Amino acid sequence: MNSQVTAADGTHLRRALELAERGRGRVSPNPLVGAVVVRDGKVIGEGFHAELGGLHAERVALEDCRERGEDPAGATMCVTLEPCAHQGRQPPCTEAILEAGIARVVIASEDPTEKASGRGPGILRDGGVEVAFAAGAEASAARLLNQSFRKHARTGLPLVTLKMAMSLDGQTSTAPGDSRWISGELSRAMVQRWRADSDAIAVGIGTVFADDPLLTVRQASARQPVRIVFDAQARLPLDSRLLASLDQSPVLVVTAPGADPGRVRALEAAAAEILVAGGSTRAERVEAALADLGRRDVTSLFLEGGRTLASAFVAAEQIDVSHTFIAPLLLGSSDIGSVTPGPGRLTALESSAESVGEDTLITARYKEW
Ligand code: AOF
Ligand code: ZN
Repeated sequence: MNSQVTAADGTHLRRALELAERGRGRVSPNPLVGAVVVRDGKVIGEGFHAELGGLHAERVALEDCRERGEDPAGATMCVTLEPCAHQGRQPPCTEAILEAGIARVVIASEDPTEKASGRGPGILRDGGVEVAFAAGAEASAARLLNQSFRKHARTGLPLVTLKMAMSLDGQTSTAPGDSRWISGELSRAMVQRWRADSDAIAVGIGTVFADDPLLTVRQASARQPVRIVFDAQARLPLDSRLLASLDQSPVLVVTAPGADPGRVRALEAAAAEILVAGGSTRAERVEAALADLGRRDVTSLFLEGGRTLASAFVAAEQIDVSHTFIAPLLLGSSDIGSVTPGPGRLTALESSAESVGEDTLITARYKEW
């Protein structure tokens, strides 16, 4: 039995999307999911997936009904992702929905994982539950919410987000030894939030030589992403701040098969993890590294620089989203090193601009998952 999605369902789905958002940074590699239970136009239960390994949103919302002294039997559940039908870290949500006697389920997005892909909705329909799929704004918002989960489920690769900051004349770094930032304070706070929301952060070895970055999230309660250095020749300095801060989060060095074995051993001895990415071009090595990271359940990778790394990812056509901060500065360099185009080209599907403090942030999306 299929049913129509009403304007009221849309309102409840938007609420469910808001709830889902609260799990951000805490559920990966699982999706962000929110659910709202409604009877006779009244919300009787709400829930979201709050922690990897914790209850799914649907069960949290049903629990919430009971805590409020409400009976979910006969009610509608509006949920941002199709309910699961498999036994994983948690039991299937379809069972909980059927047991509770929910009469109707409105779903904002399908689950592209192999074990899901429509099985849950099928089981619900077989159990006599009306199932409706939303379209339009709520459906695209639900897909947008879980781009990293969806790409990882569909391709086995992490979602790649490229961040850049530049002056009005296109310069992406200040002079060596000049520690002043290009982008403003608000922009940098935003970058901290993106880091905290990523499973991994990557830089190229050139950026390590130039900046010796720490790449941690400066927020006590945040989960620390894995720090990755693309370093074909295994040149990461043993006294780098990255290796000096392994107590905060792991460091993974992506090398090429031809890297000097002595250097690789020294990095291993310093407790860095080594990922050997094969392939005859930089683009192929990017693809190999992404596949390996995906197998380690890295669903999102945040690229922090520099140009060489970005160019390899563009050549591999492996950038899904980019965030470019443009700061109101002229740095006046006569050698910005970006005049030669790289081997790749990616055109955005959509882009938008906003003000962040004094900076302008341009966000572009290249692929939709
Ligand atoms: C979630 N939260 O609210 C919903 C999910 O290992 P498990 O048992 O936690 O199962 C994870 C899968 O369950 C996930 O990949 C997705 O397919 C499905 N739905 N997952 O983490 C939720 N509803
Ligand atoms: Zn579930």
